Amino acid sequence: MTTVICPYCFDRAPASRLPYRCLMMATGVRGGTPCDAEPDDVWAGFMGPSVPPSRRLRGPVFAAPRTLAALRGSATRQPCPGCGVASSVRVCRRCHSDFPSEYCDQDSRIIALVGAKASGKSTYVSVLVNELRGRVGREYNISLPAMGDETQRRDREMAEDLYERLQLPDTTRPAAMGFNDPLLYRLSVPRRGRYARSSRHTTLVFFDAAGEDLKSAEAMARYTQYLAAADGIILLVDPLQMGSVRDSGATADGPPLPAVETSPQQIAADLAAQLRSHGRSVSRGRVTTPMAVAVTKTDALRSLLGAHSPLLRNATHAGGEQDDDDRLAVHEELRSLLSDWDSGVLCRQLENDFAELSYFGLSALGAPPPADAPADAPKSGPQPLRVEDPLLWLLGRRGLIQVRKSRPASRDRAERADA
Ligand SMILES: Nc1nc2c(ncn2[C@@H]2O[C@H](COP(=O)(O)OP(=O)(O)OP(=O)(O)O)[C@@H](O)[C@H]2O)c(=O)[nH]1
Ligand SMILES: [Mg+2]
Ligand SMILES: [Zn+2]
Ligand SMILES: [Zn+2]
Repeated sequence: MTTVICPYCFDRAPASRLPYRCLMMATGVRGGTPCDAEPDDVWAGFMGPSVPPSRRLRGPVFAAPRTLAALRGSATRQPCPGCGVASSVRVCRRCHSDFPSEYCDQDSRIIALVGAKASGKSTYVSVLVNELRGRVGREYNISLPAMGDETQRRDREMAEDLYERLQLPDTTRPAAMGFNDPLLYRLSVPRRGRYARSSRHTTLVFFDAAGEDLKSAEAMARYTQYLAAADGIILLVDPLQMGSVRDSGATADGPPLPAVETSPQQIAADLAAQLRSHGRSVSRGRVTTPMAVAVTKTDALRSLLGAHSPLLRNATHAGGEQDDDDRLAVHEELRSLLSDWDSGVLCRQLENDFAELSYFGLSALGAPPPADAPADAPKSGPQPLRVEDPLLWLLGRRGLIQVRKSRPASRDRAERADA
């Protein structure tokens, strides 16, 4: 059974239970009269006062029939009880938002992107999507089309700004100024083995929060629904916020250092508190939502890394598999760097709060923005490093991509005993 999570209000429902919206088409079979628009108070209530009265009039919503075909999910169109014309538009039963076509055909996975203001979230999403379609997509045979008109429009805009105009994203506006819709993508990955000719589809919902909204527990409460619904969280940590990195002079050639923002340990602590209070499962006091902690802007850290640091190159993805040894090498490298920078405060905080944790290091741009034009991408365009790793780890944990694990520790021990 397919479970659909509304990307707007995060209500979780079996796909077969979702109501339909009549499209009010003029080809009505019963006497040829189409349905009239009627006020959708549920939707208007959810959207708030910004929606003008004329836009509140919409096609009537009707319940899904409880026939066997509908319950099995094999009936994708249903006749409207008012006009008899079939509709395929599904809506959320709680907020009545329309879902893009195909949204309800597969399970949804919500990936929450959090991090302080200017930690690099919006730049990261734009580059990540581009890499998943290009270099990384080729290795895994992934396809990632944007779903729905709104995501398609924003997806095009993000790519044009960053890759054609070489402009970095603007600061993301806080939720108080109107909620930012999440980005919806349909991720298709080929199956392996017996089902090798088919693909597995998942809806990926990326929610790029405004750093502004994460600076206090109070402001974060606006995002509670979304954080509580997340299947995985990517916490971006800006190394240029760390006192010892700022003092090290490592970034002397780049643009001026950014203003000091909320500390990542503060965001992590508030996040864990939110998740606990919203009933996310907890194991021995730690939240079980998988947490990928990614240090961004590693291009600015080159002088602090050893010549063989795994952060200086991309993972190989040979054979369409994520290499777990490589991930662990990055994890160890970051854990030790982070611990050097703040005597382990952030790692201790995270490890006390989250049961499933992996550290990553990435650079969306591959080089600092030009010193004389800090709102631009480097002249050569983004040359990203390791942007895909955190998401692939989250997907791998759900069995959505293949992960190559090193030999199980128990077998290693047994072999050593034999020798
Ligand atoms: N050196 C370096 N700087 C980066 C990189 N990515 C982003 N930046 C810098 O960080 C700034 C903020 O990036 P955004 O992506 O807008 O950050 P954000 O987290 O979305 O910020 P808010 O929307 O305000 O929360 C950019 O303007 C760049 O100056 C990178 O890969 N390397
Ligand atoms: Mg942003
Ligand atoms: Zn909804
Ligand atoms: Zn109708």
